[in-house]
Amino acid sequence: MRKRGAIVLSVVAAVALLATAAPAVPATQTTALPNGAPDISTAAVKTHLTQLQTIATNQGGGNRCTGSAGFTGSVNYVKQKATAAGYRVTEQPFTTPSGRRSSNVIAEIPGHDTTKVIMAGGHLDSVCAGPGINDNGSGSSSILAVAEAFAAANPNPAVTVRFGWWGDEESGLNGSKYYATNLPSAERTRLKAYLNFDMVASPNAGYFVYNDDDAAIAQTINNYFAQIDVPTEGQGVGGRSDSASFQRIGVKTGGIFTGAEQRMTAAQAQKWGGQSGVAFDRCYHRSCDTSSNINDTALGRNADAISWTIWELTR
Ligand code: DPN
Ligand code: ZN
Repeated sequence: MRKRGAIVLSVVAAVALLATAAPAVPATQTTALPNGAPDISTAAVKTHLTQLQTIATNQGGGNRCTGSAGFTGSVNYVKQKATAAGYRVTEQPFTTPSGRRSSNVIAEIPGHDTTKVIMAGGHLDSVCAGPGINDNGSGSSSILAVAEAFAAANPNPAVTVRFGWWGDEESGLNGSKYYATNLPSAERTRLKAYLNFDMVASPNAGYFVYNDDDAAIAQTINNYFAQIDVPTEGQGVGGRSDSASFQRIGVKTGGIFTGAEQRMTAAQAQKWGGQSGVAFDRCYHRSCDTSSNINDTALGRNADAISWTIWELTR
């Protein structure tokens, strides 16, 4: 152990020396991923996460569940940010099966070819037990940061790009169900893919790519993880997240998941560097799903994977 520590230290020292000797970073420093997509800064995603935590604490009495002020605050935050980024933003109100008021937020930039729409989404509500920062502040904030970067990098996309933040996922995918089932058939035809991001920064993170629908979308996502040498596993959503609402209306889907209440196996811990026998997210649906329940490495990788995938599908 000691010896290894010493080697690591001397490597660090050598790298530090090299860094001092190296010329200044050129102005053309790459801020793009290998396919040209914007490289998403983890700090930008975390800024949104911090805001959602503050909304839960200050407005929501500790949560952001449907029907609460924390959820309304989350809706207002996303609307304001997406509008500022240049999106056409609409709020779609609906009544949940249990009679509560909720809404979805939809943000869009029309493409040159408006007959094709690529959509990414995630649920914006938490459970009432806590602020829901991994579930699903992580997906909500990642797509918001990607939406901002995408608009800045490509304000005139080849096809229409659309983002959706769903209400009331936690009691039965109700927001996405409402949105999908109310899409007129011509709109369903325009929708070429729906990508879902629900829990993308679990503290003991796994790298799961949905494998229960479109193989080409899964391949596109996996191509990113291959670029950064992170092995993935396929996993079906099994009706547990909003992509199921789109599958049901015949739209091709895909997505990323870092795991919830299930425990990481020894083999998974070996390849992903996590803790064997421990849940992917020990705070799943609990009050401890706060700002400290976030794996920054997973968040950064997945935000880039989202950017990569949307870029591939919209060009
Ligand atoms: N839908 C997540 C939740 O909100 O509890 C959990 C989940 C996400 C499960 C994705 C499976 C796949
Ligand atoms: Zn949940």
